Amino acid sequence: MLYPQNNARRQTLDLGGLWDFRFQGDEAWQVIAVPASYNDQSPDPRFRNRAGVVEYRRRITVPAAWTGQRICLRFDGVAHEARVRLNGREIAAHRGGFLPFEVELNGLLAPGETGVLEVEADNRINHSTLPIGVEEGTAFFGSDNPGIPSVEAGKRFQRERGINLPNFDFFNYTGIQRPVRLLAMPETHIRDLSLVPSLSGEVRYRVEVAGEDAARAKVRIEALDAEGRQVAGAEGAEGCFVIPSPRLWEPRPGTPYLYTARVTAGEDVYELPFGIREVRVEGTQFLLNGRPFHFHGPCRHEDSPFHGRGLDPCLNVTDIHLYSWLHANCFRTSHYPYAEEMYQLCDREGIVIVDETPAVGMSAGEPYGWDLAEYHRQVLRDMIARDRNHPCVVMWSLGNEPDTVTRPDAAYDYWRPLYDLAHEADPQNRPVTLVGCQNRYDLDRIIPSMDVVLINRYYGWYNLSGDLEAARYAFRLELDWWAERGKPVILSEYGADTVAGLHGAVPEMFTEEYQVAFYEAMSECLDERPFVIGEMPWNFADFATCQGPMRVGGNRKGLFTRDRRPKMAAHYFRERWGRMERECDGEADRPPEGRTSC
Ligand code: GCB
Repeated sequence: MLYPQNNARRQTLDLGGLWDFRFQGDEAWQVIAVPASYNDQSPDPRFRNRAGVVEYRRRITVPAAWTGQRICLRFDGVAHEARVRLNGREIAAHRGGFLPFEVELNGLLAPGETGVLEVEADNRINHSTLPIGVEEGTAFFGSDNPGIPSVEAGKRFQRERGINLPNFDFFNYTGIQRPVRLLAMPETHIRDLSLVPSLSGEVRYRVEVAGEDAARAKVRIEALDAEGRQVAGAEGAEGCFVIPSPRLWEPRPGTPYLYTARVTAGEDVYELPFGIREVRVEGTQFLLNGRPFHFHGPCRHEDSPFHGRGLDPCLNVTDIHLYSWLHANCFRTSHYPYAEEMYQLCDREGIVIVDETPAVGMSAGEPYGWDLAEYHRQVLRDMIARDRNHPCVVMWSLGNEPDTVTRPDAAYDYWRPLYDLAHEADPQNRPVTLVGCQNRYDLDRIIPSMDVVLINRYYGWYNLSGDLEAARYAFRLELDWWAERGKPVILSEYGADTVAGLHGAVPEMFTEEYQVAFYEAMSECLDERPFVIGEMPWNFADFATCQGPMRVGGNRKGLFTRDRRPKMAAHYFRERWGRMERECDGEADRPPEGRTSC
């Protein structure tokens, strides 16, 4: 689905601002800001805790000047399930909080007319939603003492009241979290567009045109360089053009050069920035533009005070500047597809993304018996359709930390078709992965079969807690095992909860000194192994979670606090990754032992 845009032929009208809001069943409306999670916008405990449906309302007017246009209403993300009504009549419904949906308004609201727009957002999660909610038992990090009658009674009481506990370690922020817009475009319009660039400068393209005159519309595509000069072009809905002496899209600290594909179809115009770059896996290397690429950058969350998971462009820019300050070159969209604006920013700033579906929490119970597979396929297809043209996206992640070893064959049968689907659905055929949790890796069938092996490991934190020598020993043993598999490996999470300002001359757990010592210990193991092609500390910043005995005001594994102040570990990585960057530029005396790639 194409991102909305303003150009000579298309217009958008942002519906952000103050909306009416209430919990279903309430009489009175109150005020809420859109886009943002609603959860932190009021001291009323229901905003944080209530499971169920909330209602949003506002008036919308289609500009009279839009007569004769195709008019759409687009929601970039409503978590987790949405129902949309216009003047009391249902006009759209959508499952899943992290991908866009749109509905055509022609015939429903004429240019110049005003209507009442109502949106119901349901925050309930369970075994058939992505992400996954707990249906039985207690929350992710809650205590669980089966068999104790009072605990069982407590759980029953929770269930009867409609339990809504995430089976994942981030707060279940919800509501209209991303922009809502009215769109106008010519009736015969460009519905979709895909580009497959190659290093030679040849770009294959496909344009989908819809509307009454779709079959007759003349389609043309022009490639413009960064100065807006036309450098190539072609006619027809499908074909290829060649950019002579192309400038490549290189991640930072290189130049992420962007061209623009300017497509015209009949009256319609759409302009899509794109980069020329290639990615592929060869042996134990991940090649970006033919050269080995080393991933280094912390995983993120869409999370900040006040906005929750709501789109905040200022926060995004601040974070990406902090990535540059760290000399980081990547992140994984843990644990759901992010707002589209973030990918645009990363295209422009040269930060590489591993794009992840919201399949998180498939870790307890019997996940392969749940009614999920078809919906999961849909979400994967939609994510790829949304993000496939971004040069910053270099790999698809099918999900995070499912149970893959209790029933290794069932896990394989569930994930393998998704792996195949990701390859089929992506015209650029990017590498595909599934992120594995710390487990009996020797029993796992599916994780080692991925194009790149991504593993989350907490040696020295959740296990061998506080004993970094033992952590190093155990991690090295595991890495010896992976060395035999012949795959590129990325340490896609590792970290230690750290209370900013808590210090100790002896580095003990939760101190800033321990966080640094933890990362030093892990770095030692990673630097000896050329097949480890990346490190993604957990997490970029502290973030909100559900309540539990392991969480003090959220997850504290950030290199930065939630308000983006660096802990000592941020300085540690700034130094480490800065050194890696200089080594790649040939400035340093010698590369770290074993490392062949940058
Ligand atoms: C993990 C999860 C992540 C958690 C993290 C932690 O393995 O993938 O969502 O936040 O561990 O800090 O426990």
